[in-house]
Amino acid sequence: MPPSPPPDYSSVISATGFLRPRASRSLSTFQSHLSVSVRTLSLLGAGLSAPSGLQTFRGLGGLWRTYDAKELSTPAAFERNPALVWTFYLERRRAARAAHPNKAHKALAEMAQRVGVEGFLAISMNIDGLSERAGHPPEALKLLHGNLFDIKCTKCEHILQGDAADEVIQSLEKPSAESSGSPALRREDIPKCSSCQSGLLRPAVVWFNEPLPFETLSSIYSWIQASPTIDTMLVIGTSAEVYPATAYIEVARQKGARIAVVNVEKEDVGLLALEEQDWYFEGHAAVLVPEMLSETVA
Ligand code: BV8
Ligand code: ZN
Repeated sequence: MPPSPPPDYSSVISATGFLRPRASRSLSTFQSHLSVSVRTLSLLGAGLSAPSGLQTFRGLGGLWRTYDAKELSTPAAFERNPALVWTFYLERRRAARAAHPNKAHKALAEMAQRVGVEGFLAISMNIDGLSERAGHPPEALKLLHGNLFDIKCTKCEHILQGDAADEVIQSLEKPSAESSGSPALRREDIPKCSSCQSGLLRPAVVWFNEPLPFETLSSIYSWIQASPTIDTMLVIGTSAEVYPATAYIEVARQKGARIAVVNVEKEDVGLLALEEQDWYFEGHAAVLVPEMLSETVA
């Protein structure tokens, strides 16, 4: 009586990720692959700036003081309590200004300078300005969620940047003369738009349930479409929960990219469905990223 064939677990394995082949941990095979990569895409999350001392979004415990950070980053929250939302963003502006780009920001910037935008594009979900301050060439850095330092009107297209934005911030940070000296902002302290005279001025970041900037999305799309393949997808310091940013990982995989993840947390095998040809590097971005990119021979 021939032995019965082993049960076919393939459907269970693929459905549950159980026994999914683990991604590689080999730095040398990653560096060899990167050294022959023609096109590299990267998705940068809050974990990239954590070594610079900035709280990650989740690290805010998803909480800022006693508020859920996700609840504060919405148009509805600003509508309901613009003073509270501005206080949230003023604190994050101050923290970002006081922080410095770390070695990972610099290694990514150096790679972008060396390889050029045809060969390397960074898509950042971060709004802290640290990649820009690390010297990352602007044409090779796409800020999906805007940046903390620009201000815009809730009603018209008016945008304030640089000194003009800083002037508005100064007025917000100076406790209003009438208030009882307490630095707490009040609704009446929130500046109005000088252009349309009706909208309130808000941080020019993309809040939840808001569309991402069209020109940013289309320039990323053009980069992706510029060639039939992408060789490497670097996924640095992100919990890969926010969309559409996270969708770029799958887009890169569909174009043949091998994925390299850098995260302090242990691999969550099911999260990104990494395969054997991918890499998972557990550790701090400021330590791992410079090592990973050091051997890149442009
Ligand atoms: C839109 C600006 C449509 C503001 C941000 C249900 C399922 C799926 C999606 C949705 C859904 N319901 C709604 C959606 C869509 C929604 C979404 O994705 N929600 C999530 C929460 C489920 N997305 C949107 O709303 C987007 N807009 O879809 O619009 C539309 C179209 C037309 C018309 C109208 C609407 C807008 C999303 C943008 C939101 N704005 N930022 C602000 O920052 O205040 S996103 C915000 O969260 C941050 O910017 C950041 O990008 C993001 C958090 O993600 P991470 O960067 O990953 O940070 P996190 O803290 O989560 O993780 C850090 C990671 O780093 C961790 O893994 C940690 O382990 C690791 N780490 C920590 N330290 C280190 C480290 N790694 C390495 N080294 C270290 N040292
Ligand atoms: Zn206006």
